[in-house]
Amino acid sequence: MNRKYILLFIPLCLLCFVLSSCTKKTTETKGIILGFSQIGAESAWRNCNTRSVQEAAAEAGIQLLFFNAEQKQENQIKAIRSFIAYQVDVIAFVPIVSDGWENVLEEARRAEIPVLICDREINVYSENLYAGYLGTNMLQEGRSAAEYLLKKFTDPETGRITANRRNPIRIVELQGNEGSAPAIFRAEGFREMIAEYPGFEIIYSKSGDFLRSKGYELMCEILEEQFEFHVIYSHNDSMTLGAIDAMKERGIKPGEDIVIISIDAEQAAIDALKRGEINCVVECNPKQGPDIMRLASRLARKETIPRVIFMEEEVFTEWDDLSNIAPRGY
Ligand code: GYE
Repeated sequence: MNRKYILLFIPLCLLCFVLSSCTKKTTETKGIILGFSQIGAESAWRNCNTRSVQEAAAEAGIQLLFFNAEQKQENQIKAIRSFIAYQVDVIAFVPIVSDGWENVLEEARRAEIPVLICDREINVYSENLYAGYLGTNMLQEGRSAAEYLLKKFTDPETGRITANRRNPIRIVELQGNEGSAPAIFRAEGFREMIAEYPGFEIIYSKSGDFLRSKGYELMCEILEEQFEFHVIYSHNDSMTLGAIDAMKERGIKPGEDIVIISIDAEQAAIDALKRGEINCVVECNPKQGPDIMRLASRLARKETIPRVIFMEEEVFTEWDDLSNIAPRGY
């Protein structure tokens, strides 16, 4: 064969290979029916998570039965029961709270439908009740938030923590919805890291249900009570942004007068970090759709999947070069 033809032949072969692997991907997943119960639309993070699931299902040719539970566990249980009645191939759901799933999971097991737990971990008596978990490492998110805090209050010269019992750093914590994995683990990871430093005191801790409106309300209440605090640790950006609104209305400079630590890394929070109104944002990655579809197709083929898969995440602080952060998409 002359050289010209060989040179043409190689890219052609490569193209055929790429095309064949693409068709293989859709035929492997095509026809699979996935029942997915989402908890609601409480935050920009959640909406991105929903979009990611819906887009990835369409891309993979997976038929998605999608139910929005509007923040109610009973709606999720109903949705899962309807998936079982419908005999879907795989069930996936985001558990609004950690407890109370045993009965419905037993029913799915009896029907031999594999279940993938997404985004929020659950607390059940046996791991055999579900196939695996895909989501974020929320204990680590809480630890990362505290790591920033410790660094912020370390004297760079001596390397020692400046907060002490006589000059304590008083922390306000805005928690996620009660009984949910992110509220439990983000609180636990944070406390674990500051436990050995008596100079840090969590003086207030309440749930704002991950809602911007409640973040605003709680901050209004706090500011009315006029107690002294130095730091806000908020379990998500929506509540943080609400709290920031309340502070600004009263002439308090967030990020300057009060140190603000938040979780999620949605665009609005990254913009606030760039403006100096937030000091640290711990990323929580909502773009779980493609991995969910990959795992669902393995489960539909009766394969076993890893017990736990965590998404990759970053931490953004006021000390970083923030000019190159890619648009967040949420
Ligand atoms: O941080 C928050 C939300 O479960 C990790 O839920 C998720 C949390 C997220 O709506 O914004």
